[in-house]
Amino acid sequence: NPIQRAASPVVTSMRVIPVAGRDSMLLNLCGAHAPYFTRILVLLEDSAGHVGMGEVPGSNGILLALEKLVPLVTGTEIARHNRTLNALRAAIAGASHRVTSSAEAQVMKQPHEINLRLENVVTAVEAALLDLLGQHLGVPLCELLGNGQQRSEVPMLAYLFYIGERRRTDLAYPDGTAPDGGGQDGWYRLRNEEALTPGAIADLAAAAVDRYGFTDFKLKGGVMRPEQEVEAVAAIKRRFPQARATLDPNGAWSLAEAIAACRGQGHVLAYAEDPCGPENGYSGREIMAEFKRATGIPTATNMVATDWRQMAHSHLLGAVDIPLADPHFWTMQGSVRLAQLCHDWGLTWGSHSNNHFDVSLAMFTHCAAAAPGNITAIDTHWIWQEGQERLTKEPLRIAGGRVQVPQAPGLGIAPDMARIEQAHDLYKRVSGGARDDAMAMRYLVPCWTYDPKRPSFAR
Ligand code: GKR
Ligand code: MG
Repeated sequence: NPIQRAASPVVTSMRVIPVAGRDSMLLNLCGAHAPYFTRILVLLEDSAGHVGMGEVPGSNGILLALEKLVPLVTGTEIARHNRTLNALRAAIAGASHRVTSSAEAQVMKQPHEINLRLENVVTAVEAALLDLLGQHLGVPLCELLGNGQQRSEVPMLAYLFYIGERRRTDLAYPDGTAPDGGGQDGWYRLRNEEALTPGAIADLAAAAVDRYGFTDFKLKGGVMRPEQEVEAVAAIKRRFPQARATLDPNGAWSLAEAIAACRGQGHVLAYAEDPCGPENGYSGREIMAEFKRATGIPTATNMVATDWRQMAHSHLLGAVDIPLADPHFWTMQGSVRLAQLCHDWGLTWGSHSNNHFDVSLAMFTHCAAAAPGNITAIDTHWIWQEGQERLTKEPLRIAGGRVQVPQAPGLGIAPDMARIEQAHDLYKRVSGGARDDAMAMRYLVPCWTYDPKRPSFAR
């Protein structure tokens, strides 16, 4: 009996649960967010009766891979988590992300999906195993990563978006009413209202500050013309002059456009995230390096330095100052390893995000807690879901622009099975396969199609 022989608890069951949550009509280069986003939850139970959790992006390929790997995880000892993760890596090595439809094949090329890859599969299990190990040892998960815990609170940024007019659609976007049917104020109301002007973006920033206390901001660009987006960030800076702010058009601008929009704007942009990308036979890293030299503005990316090989090229070129090492595609251990490298090489570590639930919020928090030195405030989409979605009993809270690192063992969160079942039921009702941001955008602009080099809205 492996349970009796083992020195640490053994995984007795693994559940892979696709879940969905509601979202606002957020605009980006690829269109507009649909009213629902999907994620995948992994729940591991061990022979000590603990439950470990992991969360990764929703995609059919990742879901199928995780379901197939269950036999490699059950029966393993949690102290031998690296051995289990290596077995997963060996099992999926060489396989590409499994595309299950031609629609998915199209979407896989878009900026929000390029980082869907098999590391996500490893991360889902890694997070849950480390959560279990932390609970077994009685230590917070971040103490098991890299050189252990480096900080007691993690700075997060206000991730702002232009917002489409949901009333021009018949889609089921949240309408800002409270669960008791009453109206809502402040951020909870504004996050569902149209926001297309610099003034409206600055109002959103102010509402986010009121609710969460942020001092760092990011505006998702690729929507309006470059100079309009820089003006929207300038509007935020006029309200919050001490803030650090950035803009992320997901590589939509040509090098010439990026330089024209950003040169001389160092007082507005603390750094620029993927202002440009590959063009005319030059790689995104080469073009970003030229942008930096021409503007003197530091760069961040979740598009051109997203694995170790790209990082090496990026570093040789001096293309990126702030690699956004999202643990969902770097793995938690990989993300912290990159944080250590950033610290030693004079780079700044940060993290990218997609829409997520509160399990991912805890995963980001523990990685950032183990990242040494100065880090940049990390991305989170949580402010678009906070107060209306949760899968844990008590989600970590953003206050003063920061999340306190939980002192409880493991991830420091507990599953709320009733909420998980509800989110799974929602998934069964609304999941239509791959994420499709063009669908909602077509309500605003009939026959709209994605063009990686043209703003989605101000065309
Ligand atoms: O949620 O629309 C979005 C973002 O555009 C997301 O998909 C990106 O992956 O946040 C991401 C980014 O920083 O590029
Ligand atoms: Mg980005």
